Amino acid sequence: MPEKLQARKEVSPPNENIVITDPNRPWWERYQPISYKLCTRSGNEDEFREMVTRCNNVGVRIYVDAVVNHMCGSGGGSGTHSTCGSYFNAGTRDFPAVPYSGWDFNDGKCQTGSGEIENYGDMYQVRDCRLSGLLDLALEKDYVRSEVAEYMNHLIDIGVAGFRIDAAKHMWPGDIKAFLDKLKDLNTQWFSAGTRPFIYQEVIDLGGEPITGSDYFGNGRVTEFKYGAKLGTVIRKWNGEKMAYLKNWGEGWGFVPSDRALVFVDNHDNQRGHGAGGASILTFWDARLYKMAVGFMLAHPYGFTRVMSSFRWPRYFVDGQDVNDWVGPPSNSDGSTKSVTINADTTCGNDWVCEHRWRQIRNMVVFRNVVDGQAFSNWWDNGSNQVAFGRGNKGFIVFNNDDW
Ligand code: QV4
Ligand code: CA
Repeated sequence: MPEKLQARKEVSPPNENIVITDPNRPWWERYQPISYKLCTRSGNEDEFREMVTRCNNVGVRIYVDAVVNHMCGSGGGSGTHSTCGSYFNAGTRDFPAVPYSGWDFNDGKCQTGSGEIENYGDMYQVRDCRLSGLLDLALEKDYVRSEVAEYMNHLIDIGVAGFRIDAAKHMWPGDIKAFLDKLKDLNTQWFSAGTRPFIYQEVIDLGGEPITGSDYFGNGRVTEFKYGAKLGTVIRKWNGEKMAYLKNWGEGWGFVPSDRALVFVDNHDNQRGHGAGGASILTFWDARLYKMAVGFMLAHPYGFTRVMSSFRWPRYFVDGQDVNDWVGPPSNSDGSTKSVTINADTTCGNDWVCEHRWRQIRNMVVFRNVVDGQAFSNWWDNGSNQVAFGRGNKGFIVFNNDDW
């Protein structure tokens, strides 16, 4: 029987990716697949298996970031500069370690002159053309869907509990459904028979585009990016916002229905100005306000919540832009990612921030678990930035973001 669930963790893409040396090993090289071998800076398949097994055995579930919209960038060259040494040729669209060849990409289907997404107002371009030069897979083909499903089923066999579907907005909802339908139930060593993988799709919908989060509800949850952008604006008190306005937080703010939403204050992109990053996004760099935002998120019943856990990098702004937004994780001289060490005071070493271990955040996760299923109740505010509310008769929380 499955033991008590202790925690859930999303991990970086575990499949083989391109090795980029200019700049030197950016974090984002992991979003440029070369094959579906489990072999990255984080370790090899044996190590991944060991992690998943050990985690499952103590009730910690693992969710994998599945990068299946594309392979590496069109300018990736040819050779064996990949994390497992697999040969590839981006120019000829040859990825023999999968294998994929020219027929498996959307070059013929994309209608823009450059082959790139040029206009987010055109849903055909967004789905069939290249995102930032990334070679776009022809997911309408059963062969491609089968390769993707085989990769994901391999992970299910190992014991993962579900997937973040990267760049879901750049795939047709029906194509995603087609490969999800090929997935097995979760491994019965840890999950009860018939359990389906938990699916959440990365769809950046801030409004104003033809593609919306609701297009993807049939496949699982969707990321609600308005959530962190708005909450950051409120907690920073920008644009005349104040916490009193959070009384109808959730659908009342134009968000997707609570049971469809995956919510977060920041993610690995927007904490450093990538994908839907904006100045309002709160991160560990603004620790005091960040704790208030994460605390509010965890206390409030809306959405399925995700807490960020980061590494520190040498952030350096030039003309308002962080020129080090590419810097990869703390790493050893051989390029492997450094371990997360734990200090005597329970914080993390080796430049890992471990927001999930911060006392206020950790305690609010306990709060969320205690009040799970309890109604939002007894709202109070002072018309400004002091607010309070209950969760049934199990919990009550008070925030003061006024300067008095
Ligand atoms: C460069 C040029 C392009 C050119 C291309 C030609 O900029 O104009 O067409 O070369 O080859 C990196 C570089 C980017 C480079 C590209 C290809 O930053 O400059 O293009 O590689 O070599 C991450 C990073 C991206 C990075 C990508 C691949 O954020 O910067 O691109 O990894 O390494 C949209 C999407 C959303 C996406 C978000 C960032 O709707 O889906 O942008 N978010 C997810 C992930 C994100 C990841 C990807 C998608 C791609 O969360 O981390 O992008 O898998 O909003
Ligand atoms: Ca696509």
